[in-house]
Amino acid sequence: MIEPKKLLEVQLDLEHKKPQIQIYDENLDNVLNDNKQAFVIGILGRQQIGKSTFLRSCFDVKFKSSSAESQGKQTTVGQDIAVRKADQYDLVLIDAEGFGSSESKEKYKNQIFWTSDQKKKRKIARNLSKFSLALQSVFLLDICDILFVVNEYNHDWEDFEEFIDNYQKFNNQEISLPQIIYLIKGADTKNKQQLAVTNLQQAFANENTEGNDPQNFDNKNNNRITDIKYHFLPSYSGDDSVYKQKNDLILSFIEDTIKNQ
Ligand SMILES: Nc1nc2c(ncn2[C@@H]2O[C@H](COP(=O)(O)OP(=O)(O)OP(=O)(O)O)[C@@H](O)[C@H]2O)c(=O)[nH]1
Ligand SMILES: [Mg+2]
Repeated sequence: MIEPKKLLEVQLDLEHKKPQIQIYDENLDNVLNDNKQAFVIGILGRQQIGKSTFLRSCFDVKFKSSSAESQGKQTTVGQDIAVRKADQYDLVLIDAEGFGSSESKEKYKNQIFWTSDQKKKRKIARNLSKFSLALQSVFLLDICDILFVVNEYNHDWEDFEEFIDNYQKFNNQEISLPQIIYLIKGADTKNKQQLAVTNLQQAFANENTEGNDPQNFDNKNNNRITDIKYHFLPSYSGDDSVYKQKNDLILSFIEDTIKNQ
């Protein structure tokens, strides 16, 4: 299995009181092959939703996920990168830190020296943590060809508000953007799938989605709402190879996308 390397971390710039991305160039140089076209796949989503598990199983890269003992705790910090070399192109995989981690807020809180008011500290830490995730999301938008965004079927997309806003801003400027694929977790019945699709539509409500009736959607696990692509994630039992097989629809969708580039 391929070993990932640290791609970036976010540090607090104490002088300007804001987070700053620090890229590990030496690790980036090590994984990239100058002569070949690289196809970049990234992932975003809430803490502990299964991002690393998904990438590790599907692409045979040793992205670390939490063990039984450490379950629930933030596992991926910053972003990790790995490359799977193929004949025609290199597949570059980027695993990212999750949204909404208390660990990230705590880390910032401990560095805030400019106030001693605990409530203020918590608020600033929350904002710094959000800012940090927004920076990392924009970074992924910038460099990925495919970006997975993972969410639970019954969650709204509030976590991604900033990210989606940024996405739309970039989109208006006609900058080349990744193909975004929404991965919906836990939708194991038709009702849950319908709720998930409704949530997704509401998050992306614009004039193009008016004609979509969630009651009429096709639940074949590979769907489109106008230009929104989404898949329902299968259940994970702890066996990576079984999970990979269950994800074969998503994987063949990716293969097709790469071929059509
Ligand atoms: N029940 C269930 N558990 C899962 C699923 N996917 C992953 N897990 C477990 O949930 C835990 C978290 O998975 P990770 O892959 O580390 O999640 P993550 O999103 O990368 O977490 P962070 O890096 O902390 O943001 C691990 O113990 C996994 O074994 C799933 O689909 N269902
Ligand atoms: Mg992870």
